[in-house]
Amino acid sequence: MASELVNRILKGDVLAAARLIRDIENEDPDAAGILADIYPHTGHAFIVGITGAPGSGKSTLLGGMINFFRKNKDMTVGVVAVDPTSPLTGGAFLGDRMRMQGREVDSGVFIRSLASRGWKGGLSKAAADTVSVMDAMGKDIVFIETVGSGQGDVDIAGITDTCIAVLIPGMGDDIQMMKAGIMELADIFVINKADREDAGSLKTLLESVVDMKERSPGDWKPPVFLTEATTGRGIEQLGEEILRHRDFLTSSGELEKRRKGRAK
Ligand SMILES: Nc1nc2c(ncn2[C@@H]2O[C@H](COP(=O)(O)OP(=O)(O)O)[C@@H](O)[C@H]2O)c(=O)[nH]1
Ligand SMILES: [Mg+2]
Repeated sequence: MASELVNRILKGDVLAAARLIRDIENEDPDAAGILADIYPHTGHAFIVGITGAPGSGKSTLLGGMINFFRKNKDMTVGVVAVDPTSPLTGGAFLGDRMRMQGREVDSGVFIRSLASRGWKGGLSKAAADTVSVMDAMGKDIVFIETVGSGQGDVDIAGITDTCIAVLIPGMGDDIQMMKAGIMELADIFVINKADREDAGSLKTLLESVVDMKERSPGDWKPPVFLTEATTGRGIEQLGEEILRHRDFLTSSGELEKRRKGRAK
C-alpha cells in the first residue's frame, strides 16, 4: 500500500500528496517510512524561502510569482505556507488561501498551508518534509512562506536554496530583520509596498548594510528590489532574479555545497 502511495506521489497525484502531507502534519509515525521512500526522488525542485513580518505582502508577492513562473517560464510551482503565529482558522491562513486561490485549479500549482499546533518533531522538519513531497511530485520550483520573527520559528535558510527577505517601509522592521540575523541569510531583499513613502530611503539603507559585508570577487551580493505586489510592479524582475541566483548557485558549485550541508 505504501509503495502505491509513493508511486502516485511521484506521478504528481494531488490526493496522494495531500494524504502524506496530512500524515506529516499529524506527526503520524507511518509518514517517516513513506518519506524515506520518496527522498531518493527529490532534488529536482529549486527551493525558495520567502520570509518577512506578517502583513508585509508575502502571500500577495507569491501570487505574482506563481503567475510569473507558470506563464512566463512554463514551470510547475509548489507553495508551502507556514505561519506558526496564527491558528489554522485565523485570518492569515484564510487570507493566504484566498489570495492564491485563483491558481488552485491549475494542475501545475500545488499549495498547502501547515497548521499551527504543538509540534513535537518541530515545525521546520514538517515544513522541510512538505517541501520534499512537492519536490518528489515533480514541481520545478517550491516556495515556502514563513513569518521571519527569528524567534525559534522555521529555520528557513537551512531548507532553501534561495532566501528572500521581505521588508516594508515605515515599520521599523528593518531593525527587526537585522536583529533576526536575516541580513546574513537573505540572498535577495525585497522592499514591498514601494508605493509607500520612504521606500527609497529604506532601499538606500539596506544597500549600505549589504555593502558593509566583506566579499571576495565572485561572491553573491544580495540585491535590493522594490516591488508593489498589489499591482505587480517589480514582480517580473524579482522572478528573473530568482533564476539568476539559481544560475549563480549552479555554476559556482554553491548549490551542491548547500544541499550536501542540508542532507547532513
Ligand atoms: N499598498 C500596498 N499594499 C500591499 C502591497 N502588497 C500587499 N499589500 C497588502 O498588504 C496586506 C497583507 O498582504 P499579505 O500578502 O497577506 O501579507 P503576508 O502576511 O506577508 O502574507 C494585504 O491587504 C495586501 O493587499 C503593496 O505592494 N502595496
Ligand atoms: Mg501570508
